[in-house]
Amino acid sequence: MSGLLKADDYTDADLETGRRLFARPCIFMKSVVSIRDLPDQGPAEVAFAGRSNVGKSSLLNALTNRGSLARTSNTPGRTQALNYFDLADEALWLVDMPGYGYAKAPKHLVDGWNRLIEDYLHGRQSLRRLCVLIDARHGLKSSDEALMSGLDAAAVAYQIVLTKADKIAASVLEKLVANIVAALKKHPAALPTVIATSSKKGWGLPELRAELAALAAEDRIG
Ligand SMILES: Nc1nc2c(ncn2[C@@H]2O[C@H](COP(=O)(O)OP(=O)(O)O)[C@@H](O)[C@H]2O)c(=O)[nH]1
Ligand SMILES: [Mg+2]
Repeated sequence: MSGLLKADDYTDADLETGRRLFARPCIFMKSVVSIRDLPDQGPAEVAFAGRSNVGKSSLLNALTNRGSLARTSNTPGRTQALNYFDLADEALWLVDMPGYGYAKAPKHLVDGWNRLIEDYLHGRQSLRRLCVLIDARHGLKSSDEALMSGLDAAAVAYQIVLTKADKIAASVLEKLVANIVAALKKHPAALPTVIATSSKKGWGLPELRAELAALAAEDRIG
């Protein structure tokens, strides 16, 4: 299926590097509610964003093999913090962003998101990639499109990561991926490929780990 990343798209060595990186300790660093509280730029960082209930906490927990790294049941739309996690002793920082799509005021980049996040997206040099999580049952919503346009404007590279792929039939997934890949052509900062995941079944996790491990490695080289 074109545009959908599969394990075959990675070498065994890259998959193994990803597995090993994410098997190392991952610890909560801090919760940032104001731009002044951002940690000094450290290693490469990857942020995870998506509509509330998309499965972000579940994915972070599954990626890092943790039962409860990120809480899976926080009140939708309430936390407006960037939660920093240090993976493998500063090999990579993972940033859990607030869910969006709940609050009504459309003043910001995305409904319910605040100034902190806009400042973060525009000013964070060590932010190498943003994973935009999309519920495979729902596809791209207008709030996702708003975020994607904002990321294009801020020139933050991002990848679409489908969640809950176990909840739809393979044929439906195929159509969804084709539609999304077509839509991505209009978004200059988007990577052209999509990763389909299921935190429940473990699908797509080796691929996503390999993808993110490559960013950590690139950063170490230069
Ligand atoms: N079937 C299935 N359910 C999932 C998956 N990931 C998350 N969920 C469910 O979706 C709901 C929201 O998940 P959560 O991780 O809390 O979403 P968040 O609000 O984005 O952090 C929970 O009931 C999860 O159990 C998945 O891969 N498959
Ligand atoms: Mg959550």
